[in-house]
Amino acid sequence: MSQDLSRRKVVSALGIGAVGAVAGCIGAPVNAETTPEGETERVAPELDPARDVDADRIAADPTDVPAPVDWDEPREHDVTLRTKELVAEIEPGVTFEYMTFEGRVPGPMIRVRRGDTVNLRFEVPADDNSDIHNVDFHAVYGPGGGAVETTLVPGDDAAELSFRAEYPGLFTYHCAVPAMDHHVSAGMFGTILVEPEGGLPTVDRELYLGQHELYTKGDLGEKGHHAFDHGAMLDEDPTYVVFNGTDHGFTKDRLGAIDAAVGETVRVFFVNGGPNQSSSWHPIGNVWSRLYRDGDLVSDPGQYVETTPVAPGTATVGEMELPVSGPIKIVDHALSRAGRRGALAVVNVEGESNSDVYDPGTEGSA
Ligand SMILES: [Cu+2]
Repeated sequence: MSQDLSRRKVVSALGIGAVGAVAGCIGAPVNAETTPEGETERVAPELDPARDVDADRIAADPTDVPAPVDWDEPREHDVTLRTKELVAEIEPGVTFEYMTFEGRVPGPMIRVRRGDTVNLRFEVPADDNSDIHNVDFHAVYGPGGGAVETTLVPGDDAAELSFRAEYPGLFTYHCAVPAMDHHVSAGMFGTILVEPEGGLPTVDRELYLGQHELYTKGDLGEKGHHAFDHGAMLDEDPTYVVFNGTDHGFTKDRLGAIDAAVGETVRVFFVNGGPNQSSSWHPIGNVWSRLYRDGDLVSDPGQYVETTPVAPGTATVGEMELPVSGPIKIVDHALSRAGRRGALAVVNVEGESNSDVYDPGTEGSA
């Protein structure tokens, strides 16, 4: 593991007895008590203090989207993906040991055209990893979507494989080792966009968000280091449900809202890593004017869809028109997750209000 014991904050002995998770090991909860009725209950351990972080942020920049396809003949793309385990904050004062592609959540979006070939180089550097990793692309015909050829122990020689993108759409990729549920929950998922031959309609702005559940031994908001909780994962009882690895990351009190402007059309690429829970994906104060359900870019899109289910292991594309100013809150409309567990991102729309469409009244305020 990249965490160096010497880098931990020196603090009082509070919580020293907490039991850490063992990466890659799925088993019964390690902290349990038996009730008089003979049932086993999980007992929240005292947390270790928050650790020093390996990165100031874990959240991928939602505006970091590759440029649209502007070629009309098949081409090749050399893509390198490196795995990295690192400690970062879920929210201020709450640390967690993430597993990632390229040190961020979700992993980088790969963008190609149908018929293009991807020459993938996959690395699991010994300095950054303690566990076995691989990658499974849902855009690939082949065993495990490439997972078989890319399974590496830290320090192994890089894996190299090529695949041709035979079918269009937006697709998930994720780590698929035996403990894949842990690894995906800890951040190992991303997307590959295979544009149809005719491309996608031009829009003003493209964004990229990824939802997943964090299962931790700490309570929601409890300061300290939150070890991974395998028992909570098996119970599908997450502590946090977040976008881009961070509790309410794209809000003004955290990393800042996402910018947009009145009159724009905004396209959002959205992937639900899961590993277990479907998202009810909704833009509060707007609508998915065009919804490419389940990442299907070939069929006609749905129109004016309020909320759409996005199952684990699914990527979806939604487009919004922005006729009025003010914040749009993109959420999982399972609302406890949005309000309390972290699954909310703000798109702040700047510009002239349009009172014909929305008039807040003389007493109102945007
Ligand atoms: Cu992995």
